[in-house]
Amino acid sequence: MSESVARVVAALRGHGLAAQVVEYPEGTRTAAEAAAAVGCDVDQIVKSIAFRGEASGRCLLFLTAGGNRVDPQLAMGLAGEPLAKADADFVRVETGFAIGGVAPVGHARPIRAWGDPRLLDFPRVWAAAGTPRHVFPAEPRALLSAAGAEVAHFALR
Ligand code: 5CA
Repeated sequence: MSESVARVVAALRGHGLAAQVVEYPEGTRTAAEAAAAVGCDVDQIVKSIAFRGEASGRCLLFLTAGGNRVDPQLAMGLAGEPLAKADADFVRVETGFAIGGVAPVGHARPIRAWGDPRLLDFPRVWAAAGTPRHVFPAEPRALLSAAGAEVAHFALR
């Protein structure tokens, strides 16, 4: 098991969640790819969208339903500071994962997070497990809780 996947599995188990990681060799790099691989609605894929807080310098994570996008104004309102796009190096340092594999849990450093209420419309959702070809299923409320994510309105269709 890759070190990244192992970190996600340990974090999920630490929160009492089953960590049933599935590998799709064809890749789950984007929400569309992950939905096609799993065979689920694209909104059942949890995108972990990272921003850099311009005042705090901290990484902030928006766990977004696959078919939605983050509204920057709403996200800034929640963060309470201007947000900049996170570049690949920043994402790697803060989360410990490469873009396309960023998991909602198991980060290198504690990260403040918010969750898209659209995810709660499903009995289960799928999120990246640390690499661009590993995902795991979870009950959405339990996943957002494990991620320390506050359910909030920041997403646009
Ligand atoms: N494994 C899939 C489904 S779980 C996944 O990780 N999807 S994702 O949406 O969370 O991750 C891809 C996201 O990474 C994109 O939506 C985009 O916001 C971000 N991204 C892609 N390229 C870059 C880049 N060069 N710099 C910063 N962020 C990027």
